[in-house]
Amino acid sequence: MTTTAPRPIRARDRVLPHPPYRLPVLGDVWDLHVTDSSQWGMRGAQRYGGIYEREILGARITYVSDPELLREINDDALWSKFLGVPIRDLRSVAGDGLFTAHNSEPNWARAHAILAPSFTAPAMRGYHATMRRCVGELVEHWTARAGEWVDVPGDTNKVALEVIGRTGFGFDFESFTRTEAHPVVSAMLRALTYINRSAYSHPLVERTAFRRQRAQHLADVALVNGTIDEVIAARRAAGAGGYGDLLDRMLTVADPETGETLDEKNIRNQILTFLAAGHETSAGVMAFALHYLAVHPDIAARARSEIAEVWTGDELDFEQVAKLRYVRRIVDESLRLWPTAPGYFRKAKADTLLGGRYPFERNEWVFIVLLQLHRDPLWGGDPESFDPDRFLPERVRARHPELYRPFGVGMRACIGRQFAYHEIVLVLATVLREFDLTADPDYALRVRETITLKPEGLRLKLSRR
Ligand code: MNH
Repeated sequence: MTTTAPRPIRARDRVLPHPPYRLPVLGDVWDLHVTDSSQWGMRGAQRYGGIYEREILGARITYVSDPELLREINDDALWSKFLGVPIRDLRSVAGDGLFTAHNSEPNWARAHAILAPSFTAPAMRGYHATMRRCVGELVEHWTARAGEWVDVPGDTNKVALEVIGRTGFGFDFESFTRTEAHPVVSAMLRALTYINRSAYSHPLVERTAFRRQRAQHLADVALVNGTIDEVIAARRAAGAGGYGDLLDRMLTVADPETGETLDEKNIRNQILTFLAAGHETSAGVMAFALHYLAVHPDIAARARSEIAEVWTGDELDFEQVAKLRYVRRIVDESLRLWPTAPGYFRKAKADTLLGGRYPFERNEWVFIVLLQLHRDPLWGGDPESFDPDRFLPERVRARHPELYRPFGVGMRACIGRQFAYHEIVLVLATVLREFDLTADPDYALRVRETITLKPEGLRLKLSRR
């Protein structure tokens, strides 16, 4: 009997499909798209396959959308969350908040333990009335504009921001009463746009060519931080404890494991994290879903008959939201075609031979191309078609387990998933019940990327039913 020593895992032995015409030093730089990087990542997967790479100035970006490879990559025992460039750069504003914390930072586990109960069903019940009031403001806003074209992604952004601001921290951005956005909102938006653009830039370039934008960025960050510190101080002064929201828990609850509470700076980071992570993504889903409902009257009609059956009183109750199974499938199908967080990064925990074929050294990372995974041939039929019944329970059970991952995976998966479903279903059900939707016949769906995805320029006409 002979034993052979295992072959060492070496990154340089990894051979992957990549764009043609690779240049010395520059690599595949000519093939990099910064303004639509996720859609470009999907195009690449369609050309080069379920695993491929681009090499940029010696750095390798590996794109994965093969569900079989994801069995390994999505397993926390083998791979873990990685803060890819766009996420790492968010640390300049969100620091060690839940989303941007490194796996090893003690504040992650502490904040996760303290905040997880805020996203359970009983907690959601406590937010329901506040959520409903925010949706009421959207209905009022659209009622006043009946028969006009309304800016759908702009307005869903407002409602989602109000929902997280008020349920999370008791903060009212007055989105529907102001003529211009709240200064904090403009500052946050500019900050995110700046971060997204400068993600692949060099500090020296930012200090010279982008000097003015960088100064604006620093002022924006200061304004946002200052406002949040005021919110925290006001709650402390009013006496935390009776509000039952995220801020209350952060100010009063200790980690059951260690007995430690969150420090002041970390609380600010968490608030920023929840404001940013907790509204853009949900707002985008609402907007995509309204687009599909407007162009598929048959689907809207089926949803309306379910809504009529479930929503029997004046107001939609907490328990009734969970009974809107078809509306929920519309949300799932919108998130399939346009996962508004279009991907996530994972890094290898140890040297590994991915899929038995591709050597990755410890800490090497990959990007998961959700746009392509969610269009994999395993979905069957025409993956581009909008069909909520793909999410019928029996079809979900029969499908490959790694085929649908809009909220990420493992211990670092989205903490706000149930919260998002609840608010989105509530918005869609209310809008469908109150309004008829008319699509713009000249509109062709274009998707804009600013870390998250939005249907660019989507407008609808709404009239009261
Ligand atoms: Mn959310 C993490 C998608 C709504 C708060 N969210 C993630 C991740 C994805 C994601 C994907 C994992 C990222 C990664 O692996 O790097 N989130 C969504 C989508 C929606 C969404 C598609 C809406 C639809 N998220 C929300 C809402 C909140 C929220 C609403 C808060 C109220 N999400 C978070 C936080 C994290 C996260 C916080 C980080 C969790 C952690 O790492 O512990």
